[in-house]
Amino acid sequence: MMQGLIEQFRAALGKEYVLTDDADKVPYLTDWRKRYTGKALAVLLPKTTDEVANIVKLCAAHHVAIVPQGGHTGFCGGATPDNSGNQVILNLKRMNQIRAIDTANQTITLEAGCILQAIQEKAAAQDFLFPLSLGAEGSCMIGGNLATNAGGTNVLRYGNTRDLCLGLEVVTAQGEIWNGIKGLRKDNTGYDLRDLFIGSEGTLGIITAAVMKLYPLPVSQWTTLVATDDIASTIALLTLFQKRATSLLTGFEMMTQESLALNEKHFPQMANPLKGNPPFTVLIELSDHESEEHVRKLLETILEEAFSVNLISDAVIASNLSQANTFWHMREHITLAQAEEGANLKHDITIPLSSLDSFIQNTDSLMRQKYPGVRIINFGHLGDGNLHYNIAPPLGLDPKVFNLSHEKAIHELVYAQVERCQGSISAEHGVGQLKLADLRAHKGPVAHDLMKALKRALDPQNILNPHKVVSI
Ligand code: FAD
Ligand code: 2HG
Ligand code: ZN
Repeated sequence: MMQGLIEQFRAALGKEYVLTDDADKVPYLTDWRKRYTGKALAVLLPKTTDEVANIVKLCAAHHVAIVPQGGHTGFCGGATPDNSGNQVILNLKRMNQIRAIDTANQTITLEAGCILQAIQEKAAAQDFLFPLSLGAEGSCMIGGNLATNAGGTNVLRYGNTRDLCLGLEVVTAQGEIWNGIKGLRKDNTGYDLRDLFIGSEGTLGIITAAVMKLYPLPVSQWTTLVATDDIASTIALLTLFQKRATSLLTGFEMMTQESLALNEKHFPQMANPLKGNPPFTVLIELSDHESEEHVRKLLETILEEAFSVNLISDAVIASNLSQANTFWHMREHITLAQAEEGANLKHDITIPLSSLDSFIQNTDSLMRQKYPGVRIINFGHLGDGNLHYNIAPPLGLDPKVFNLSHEKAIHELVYAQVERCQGSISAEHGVGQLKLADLRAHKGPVAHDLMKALKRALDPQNILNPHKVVSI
């Protein structure tokens, strides 16, 4: 029966776009963190929305599950199939056309397989900013960004992917095409289907295209690294910048001493330009449409004020774009340094800014008490209250052995503190298969049942990315 289905896939897509040889499938089977490896009946590479719809209809008729996949850079195993070998991977990378740029409406209409960096470049070539920006931008795709509601480093000013999206085109679990490709900033016509599919991680529909917002390209940008002694001062510094710079503040990222030590170990060229390895290094970016001098002056004035009230002990302003890029690379390399160091435990959490200090103090102290020598690789988008509170084993211990014994208890410890502070266990990376059980506990029974009801209503056969986000 499966051979017959494969032949139908070939008829629908063309033979070369149905990968069934083991060697051809390998690049699609393991996630970026190398945490999950699955098996697949086939990897399917459609070029058009109609082809996606035809594939879904075939899969629905044969009760075959589909795992949608973009750049496969997600952190929660959402785009990796299970081990049955009965699921198909539907990779959207051939759907990479920019359908339109509407300069008057300030929107761009894109297919799901467009690579994020290519979108930023295309927008910039027309003097527009596409503000979504994250470390994986060279390989993640807009369909994946929408499906995970990705965050990144510009959320503080421009919001997350959801806030940047005006319209969607989606293939439903029945293989129908919902044409929601509209570039409207207001549309109160009943339930918001767009918002339902955004962040649903491929469990409710397959996103094939989107209308996204564009913004005027800033003409001046200044980036600085500053040293702070503790989280309370870092939050006070954020408040100061928000008051003085208002919408010019486009980045506020925090890195602890321990995070940067790991960076420097694996990437010695990424040494912190601030003196004396401060407890916290904060990367701050201001962007504007006024002259370079205007923004530079504002930045210097705020930094002087911060020095005068002892919020910061050192600061270095990037003298040019290349140095600013080096600062950003330093921030983005922490993830890569962690990957070099071996398996680690990620906690992608949000905490209300008012409870962040208490969260860090309590969790650090409990963690160090229970796991002496443990390395707390804490960094993230502090302006959004989003920490990447990652845990690496004590030096000299095999990460795999450490994680096997302690993973569950470490997650429980961190998530108990997240609950205490009324935070979230997933700020931006999503749920996938990694946090399936944690989600049930975190959301509470009412929210979890509502999510299951939605899944059952939209995908009653449970063929779209089953056992990711919610199990029904
Ligand atoms: P994939 O990994 O391929 O898929 C992710 C999920 O979306 C899966 O569940 C998949 O089934 C589903 N999916 C993919 N495409 C579609 C589609 N067209 N229709 C329906 N479902 C689909 N994330 C952040 O939020 N902020 C960051 O700052 C950030 N930094 C990162 C840095 C690095 C170095 C790396 C490796 C990852 C980072 N990520 C970050 C995580 C990841 O890049 C994002 O989650 C990204 O949005 C995933 O896009 P993708 O195309 O790789 O999706
Ligand atoms: C980032 O902000 C990403 O750099 C990755 O979200 C976080 O490595 C991580 O845990
Ligand atoms: Zn992040």
